[in-house]
Amino acid sequence: MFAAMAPAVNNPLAGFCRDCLARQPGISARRCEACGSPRLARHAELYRLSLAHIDCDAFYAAVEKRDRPELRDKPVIIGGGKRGVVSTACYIARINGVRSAMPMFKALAACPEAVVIKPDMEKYARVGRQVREMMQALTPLVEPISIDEAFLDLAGTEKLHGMPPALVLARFARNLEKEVGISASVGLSYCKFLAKIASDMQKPRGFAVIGEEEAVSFLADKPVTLIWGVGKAFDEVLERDGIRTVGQLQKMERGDLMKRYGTMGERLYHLSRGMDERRVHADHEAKSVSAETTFDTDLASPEDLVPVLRALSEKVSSRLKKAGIAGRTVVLKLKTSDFKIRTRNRQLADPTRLADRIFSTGLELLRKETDGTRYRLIGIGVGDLSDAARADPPDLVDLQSRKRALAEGAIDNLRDKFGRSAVETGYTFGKGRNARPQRDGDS
Ligand code: TTP
Ligand code: MG
Repeated sequence: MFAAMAPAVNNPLAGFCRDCLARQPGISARRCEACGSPRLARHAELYRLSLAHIDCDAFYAAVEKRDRPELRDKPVIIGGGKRGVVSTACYIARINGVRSAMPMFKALAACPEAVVIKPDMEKYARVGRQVREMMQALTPLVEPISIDEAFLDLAGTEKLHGMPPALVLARFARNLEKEVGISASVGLSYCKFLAKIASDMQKPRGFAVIGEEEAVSFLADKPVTLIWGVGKAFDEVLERDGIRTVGQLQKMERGDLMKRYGTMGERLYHLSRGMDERRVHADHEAKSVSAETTFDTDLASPEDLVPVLRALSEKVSSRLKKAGIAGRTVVLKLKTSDFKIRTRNRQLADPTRLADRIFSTGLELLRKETDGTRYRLIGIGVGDLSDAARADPPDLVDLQSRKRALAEGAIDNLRDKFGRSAVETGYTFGKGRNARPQRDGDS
């Protein structure tokens, strides 16, 4: 009886207007009763969900269009930097078939009238920080994933804002357009996995909701590649086993999946059923993952130091992979025989979790330090951590690195199955006990 009397403004099926934020009185009107906008948000769980993923639309291109309004209705491509590929294309250029990471010559063949702009990373970083600060005004639980996207946990903020998270998010999207001059898409759900999928569903200027009730049926007909961590190589493994849809995984037993695919099987089991316990962590940026070792006798030659660096890089990589995170800054640490500490770091173009990339960057840094100095400790780590979603993108120019990444995925699978010692790489193989880290330290 009371439910029937409840004011319509609290009825999630009546929803609200994403343009003027007015709560709607009825559940069936196609346009906002207050401003006439067709952009209404409605969902049975609209006022119960609080975990969001926000991703700016065509970020670099949107910033450039903001600064050059005459480009608003033109196809714009940001790219042609060092790699000669498309960084991003505005949605008009995408309609013509232009995609991120496409070689420039192909993009221009698809869309000859496109305006090409060289990336201005400093400007994008500045706007990215501004967007992040606006997010942090909504909740302390903001987990940045990359320059233009983040997870937000808005649980418990309703009193503070005087409105439920769904409205706070819609207001954020509206303010972003007004105050920064770019747009974003919002995904609202109960877990990270589905919030991230939702933010991609109605791009640009999207606002999509995936509730707990519908999660399993929503996922059933989706391809397995929708699952976080199922890349090209693993998709091929699943295809060989006849598994194409998430629905097929939903019907499989947990034990069976684990027997077949190791730790990945566990993930397939949970995510296919919409089960994802990962919390939103605000402090990713501050932390680092590293491993170091102190030798019994001081070492100076690359022959002695390099295999240890390799083993430590693998250790760091395996921890990153387990945690589902990646790091963008590689840090080499050395302690000389007279206890002086040297740290050297290098920032990569993209976050990585690959042992090979961590090692080769560490190796470049180490080369400059192997000048006869004797060291008692070596360590390697990565900082500037983020979620693994954006890590190690396929690099069209550097095909070698893509092959190495695939090989590393295969090695990981074998190790999952048969243990670490089953597969050794050239640098650690046959070095025996002498080169093994003698005392390990982790952080
Ligand atoms: P994305 O959020 O993946 O892409 P986007 O914001 O351009 O487009 P949308 O989210 O609407 O699909 O990446 C954010 C920025 O990162 C993008 O504007 C440019 C940069 N980027 C690259 O430089 N290279 C890439 O391959 C990708 C995917 C992104
Ligand atoms: Mg984006």
